Amino acid sequence: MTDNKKALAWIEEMKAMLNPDKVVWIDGSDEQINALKKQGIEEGTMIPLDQEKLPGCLLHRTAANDVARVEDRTFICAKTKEEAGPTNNWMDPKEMYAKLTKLFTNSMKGRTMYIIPFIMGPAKSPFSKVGIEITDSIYVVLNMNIMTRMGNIAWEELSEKGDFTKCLHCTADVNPEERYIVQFPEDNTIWSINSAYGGNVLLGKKCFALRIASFLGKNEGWMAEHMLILGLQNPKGDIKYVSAAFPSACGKTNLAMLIPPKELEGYKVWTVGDDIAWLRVGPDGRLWAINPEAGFFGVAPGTSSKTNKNALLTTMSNTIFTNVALRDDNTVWWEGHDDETPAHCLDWQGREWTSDSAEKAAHPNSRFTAPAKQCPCISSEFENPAGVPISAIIFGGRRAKTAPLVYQSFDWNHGVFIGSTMASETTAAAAGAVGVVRRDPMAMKPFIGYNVGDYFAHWIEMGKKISNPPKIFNTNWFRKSDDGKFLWPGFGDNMRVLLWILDRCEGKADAVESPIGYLPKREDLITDGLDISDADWEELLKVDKEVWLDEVRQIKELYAGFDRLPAELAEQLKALEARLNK
Ligand code: GTP
Ligand code: SPV
Ligand code: MN
Repeated sequence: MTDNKKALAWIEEMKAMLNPDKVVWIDGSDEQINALKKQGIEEGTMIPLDQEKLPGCLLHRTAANDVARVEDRTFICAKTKEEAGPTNNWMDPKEMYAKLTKLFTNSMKGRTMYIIPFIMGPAKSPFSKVGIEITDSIYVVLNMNIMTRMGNIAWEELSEKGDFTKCLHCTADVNPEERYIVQFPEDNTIWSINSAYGGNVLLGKKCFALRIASFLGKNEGWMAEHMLILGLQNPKGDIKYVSAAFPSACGKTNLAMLIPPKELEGYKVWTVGDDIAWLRVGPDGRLWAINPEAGFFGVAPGTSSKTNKNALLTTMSNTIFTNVALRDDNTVWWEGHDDETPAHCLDWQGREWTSDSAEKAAHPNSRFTAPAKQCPCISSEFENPAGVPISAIIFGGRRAKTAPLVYQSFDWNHGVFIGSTMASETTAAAAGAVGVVRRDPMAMKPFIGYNVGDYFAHWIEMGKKISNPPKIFNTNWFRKSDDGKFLWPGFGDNMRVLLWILDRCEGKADAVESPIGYLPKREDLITDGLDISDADWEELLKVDKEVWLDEVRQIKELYAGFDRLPAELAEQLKALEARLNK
């Protein structure tokens, strides 16, 4: 436990409001976690899986109305609407506290209040931050145990750091009409109610490590980003680190654990993180990154030994599956799994399902929660409190047309411009229509905890502080032919693009200057073993002037909606238009 007065006072205050029957302090011990697993199984919220095939693994199903982040129910309650900015929902903090206090009052009557102290980041790292999550859900406790360093280790960290983020969650009755995921940045506080799904309730993840942390980072001079971090080792054994921001369900976990194709023998990828990066300028003037998380909350469908063997191997034990299908032998299955479609199983809602059913067996946003240290390619630097130095930053998304396979920005500010204009076709990771192109600056639109214009300005400021900045790139693994097929094989073959990126960082590869940035020459990409026609190559690397002029029109519209757009970005847009018209 703790003697931190602020923590004790906050816990008492919450307890008085929530009125639980019982209070349990989470110490993170194996005995306690095992007892909670057992209790979850007895209560029916956790379903045990075959303990020989999947030791330590459990299945959980969420309510059918509660299967993804809910952006329309997510609020940044800064002091003023302008501070929250045009990309966030806002309500006056006083009004929101009053509204939510009504919902939280007595919400844990008849329930247990769990107190979870946790660290985001390795213990004793200057990057790391402490949080305390209060929840009524065993599922949340068990997931936080995988996703964060939690329990007594966090009380120790708190006694050093002094401050913490106050995280409050109550499942209540999962009423979507009264569902609120609310950040109060100025109070370092998160309140979440009426959901029991992943990103809405594992408050260390998107709510803290991105929304609150991006706000702290702006004030303290560092960055919290929706980025994977990977180390790329060459045959000589040298390792260079890259971070990449792609929107939800656009390939971060896959790229972070990539296995190179056989033509690239001797190269290897090491995973530092698959979703979130905290970045600081190091004493050497480079940008250094840690992964604040301790586990992966990854998309299950599409995960197979062909696409992401390392992820699959990571989930073979001690993993919680959410909303996947349950086979008759008590193992799990999802669309895109190695094993063929089962004749019979229970779908993600626990309903009878057969192979001729028209519906999907696993929910498209079904997930696994797995400990990072089980990953076969986890980086030796994963626990390094100093983090890893970043050579390149990659932005990317799903664009059937427009964006070429890869291009490099002319400089830092041009890179910030590229990130600010990112667009992607929507996925099942958030509630709403799928496949619609939406602008998602830096893959952070749902996660920036303050005004988006100030966020861009912070990126530009950071560029001035980093004397040896990473080079910035854009990738698109999802370009399609006119008949709707992916032109690029993706997955392991993305290594070919990473190698060009690193060669560019080291001044080893040539490039063609285009109006949008530097494009690779086809001969500078390692293409052995690829089966891509000349016409498809041309399409993959094409920058179509008319399409890009239309892109410029769309960016103008996007920027017109931003009240605090930095002048540097307006200039970048003008310069792009001029280059296209030249
Ligand atoms: P979040 O956890 O929501 O932030 O997602 P993520 O960015 O980690 O995405 P993930 O790696 O889980 O990939 C999501 C989906 O994209 C999966 O269905 C993958 O199979 C698919 N995918 C990943 N990489 C590629 C690729 O290179 N090409 C193609 N075509 N699909 C890919
Ligand atoms: C995402 O949607 O980007 C995720 C899953 O990583 S969640 O934790 O639900 O946000
Ligand atoms: Mn994510």
